[in-house]
Amino acid sequence: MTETFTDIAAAHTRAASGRSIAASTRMEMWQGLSASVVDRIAERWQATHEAYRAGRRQHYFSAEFLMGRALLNNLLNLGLLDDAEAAAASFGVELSDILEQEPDAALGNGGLGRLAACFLDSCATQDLPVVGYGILYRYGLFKQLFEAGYQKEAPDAWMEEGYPFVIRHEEDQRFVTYADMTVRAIPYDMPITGYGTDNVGTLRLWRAEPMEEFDYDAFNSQRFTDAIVERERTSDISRVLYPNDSTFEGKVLRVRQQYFFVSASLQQMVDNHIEVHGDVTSFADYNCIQLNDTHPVLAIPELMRLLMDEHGLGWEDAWDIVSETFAYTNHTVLAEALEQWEVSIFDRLFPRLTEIVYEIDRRFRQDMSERGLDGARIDYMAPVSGGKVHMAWIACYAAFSINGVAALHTEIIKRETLKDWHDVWPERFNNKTNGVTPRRWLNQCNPRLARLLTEVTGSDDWVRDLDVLATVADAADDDVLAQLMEVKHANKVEFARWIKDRQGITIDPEAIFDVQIKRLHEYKRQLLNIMYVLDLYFRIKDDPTLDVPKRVFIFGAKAAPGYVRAKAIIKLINEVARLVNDDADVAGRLCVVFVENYNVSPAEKIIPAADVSEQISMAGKEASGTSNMKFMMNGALTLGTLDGANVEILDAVGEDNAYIFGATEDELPDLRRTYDPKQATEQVPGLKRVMDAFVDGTLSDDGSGMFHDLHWSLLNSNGYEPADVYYLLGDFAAYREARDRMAADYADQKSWARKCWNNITASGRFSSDRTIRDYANEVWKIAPTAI
Ligand code: Z2T
Repeated sequence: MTETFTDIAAAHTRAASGRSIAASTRMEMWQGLSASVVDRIAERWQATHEAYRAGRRQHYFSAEFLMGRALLNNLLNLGLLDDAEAAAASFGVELSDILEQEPDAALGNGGLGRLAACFLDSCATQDLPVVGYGILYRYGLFKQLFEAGYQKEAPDAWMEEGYPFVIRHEEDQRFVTYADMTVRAIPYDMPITGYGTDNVGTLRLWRAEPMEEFDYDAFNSQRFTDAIVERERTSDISRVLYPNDSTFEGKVLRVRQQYFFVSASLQQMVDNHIEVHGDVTSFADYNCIQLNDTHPVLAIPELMRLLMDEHGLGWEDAWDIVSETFAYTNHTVLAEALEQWEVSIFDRLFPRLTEIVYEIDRRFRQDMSERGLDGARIDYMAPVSGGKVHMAWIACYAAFSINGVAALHTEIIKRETLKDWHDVWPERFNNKTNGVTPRRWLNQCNPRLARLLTEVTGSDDWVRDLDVLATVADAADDDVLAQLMEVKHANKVEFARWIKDRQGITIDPEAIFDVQIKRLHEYKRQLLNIMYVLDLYFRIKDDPTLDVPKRVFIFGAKAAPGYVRAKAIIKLINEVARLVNDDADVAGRLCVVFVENYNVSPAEKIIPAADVSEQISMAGKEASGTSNMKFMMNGALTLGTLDGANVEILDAVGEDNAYIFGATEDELPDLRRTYDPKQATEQVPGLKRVMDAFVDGTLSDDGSGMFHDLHWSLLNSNGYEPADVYYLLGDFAAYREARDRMAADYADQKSWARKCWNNITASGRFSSDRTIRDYANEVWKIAPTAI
């Protein structure tokens, strides 16, 4: 007799708890169901490894993978949802309660890490031979708590209770050597299932461990604690994810992490290649590596080292292989994000790599002077200059492909950030506009809308091919639009219940849900958003009869722990929330919600309930943005600037279906020349009152002066930056006009619903399946390989 899924899940649950099902906790049931999923896919996972082994393969190197939860995603991919429901029912609990036990695997900061996760999903779904490589951080991105409106950070020990979705492979360990220590790298593999395929992809995460089980010499010579401390020093390497999303911090441990995972991954790749193909010379014919930003760029000198020192190649042959192996993705134009390591740190940690980097530098300089570049330019572009190793410059020199993540962003890096490299090698540059997976970000998080789309299109083909939705763009009659609005309303009711449970806030599902969720950064302009909220609040206070549609303003954002001004903005939003939410004069009309500890799984609750998607970065600064795409797919309308992928969203939906405002990237330099923020404050309607509220006691920063600093920075230059660097006051009037107009338009529900439908059905090009197809065909040169 074959065992049912319920039998297997019960057995795994008992194994996790050591008790009867009745005495097992829901957490143990989550363990049991998760182990059953792994059990179910083991054979296919093995078959996939074998199918990919001998062919050309792609390797995605990333310091971050923001995976979120795994169980529901896998159940849906494998068609096991009904079985899991049945198992839960037999345990006497709701499946949803079990699913809520799962911690998020938050091994990433934001867009860059989540992009890597969406890419793995698309690679698996499209049967592409791709493996992701990263670090098994013991602590993921910190947990955010609000205390008196301030962000506090707590460690995120996400695996502490056990995590069935990573499998340790002791037998595949490698050693990674630094000048001062050697550590064991142990791979933990996570299966990546796809939708509607038997293939199972792999995410390989390395964990650092001590070389020997224990230093018995130290122990025996009565240095017991020294021996323990030494062990800890090695495990430090994979202990924690650095929480900076877009500023460089030159910490030694961080560069150790980078070397750790690229060295282990490359050693394994080279070994595998030799095992299958005999020798290393054909490496680049079978292997390609995508570098997710510069964090893994040490792979370039490390592959040189392995090829020369371990496998006997000369420099020229090794460089030929290296320069056909790597492709580099740039994710930002912010200067402060560029990784530049002190040569002295490099030298202290990996002297051999430093030697290799210097030789790359020497040859680069020679190559460039033969091409006739002048000395100043060569020195600027050189891998080593001013005592620093420039990771992006190494990437541009060695990579055969350099890409930006949205059309506008790619144009900006060609014209500015990486102009000098574009002048020399224009053919290396290409655009790959980001995308998001419609499995998690539509089918999984918004089952009501998924049902409607399946009904209208006649099948669930859209889940694997989002372009199918374009075929029903004109098929929405009044009945479909009414159903769409019912779906949105039900999602809003569900979100209202969720936030009530989580934070005790009551919100009205009849209001417009206006959402900005993303890392807190000045360029993203959450401050502009909350300034509008304050302005609207004052307008209603001044004239209670004002006809303002009901609004709920929803925020979710973590600030890097050391980013003082971002933390001040969090405090400000929380203080405005208090002011607005406690004022009976605006009760039922305005409400501000700051979702604490924003992460992947809260996003899955928020996005399906959103009416308005705030994408208001200063033009030119947001490389792409990806929440904009998730909102669009879920029928929220974009209120945004012409920045990043917003430009392409506007192009896809047309002007009638998005609300675009503000200075454009090409207008800004001219505007800035005559820009006077003090004058704007006096002249722009509403602005003075809002600015005053920062400093007149309306809002309290508990005497810390942080609101004064925000106020000051909007009006004054600090010597190296102009006043109001991100042009909030300059764009305020346009933002206010667009946002007011948008809210007024909401009243016409039929026309609003039509716009939502147009957004949903035009979202095909923002599926990460499209992005990955383009990488596979144009850069990676790999083909689908079904098992
Ligand atoms: C990040 O999430 C992004 C850029 C970074 O530059 C670092 C991090 Cl952690 C080093 C984001 C961009 O800000 C965003 O515009 C883009 O959509 C995302 O990467 C994915 O490309």
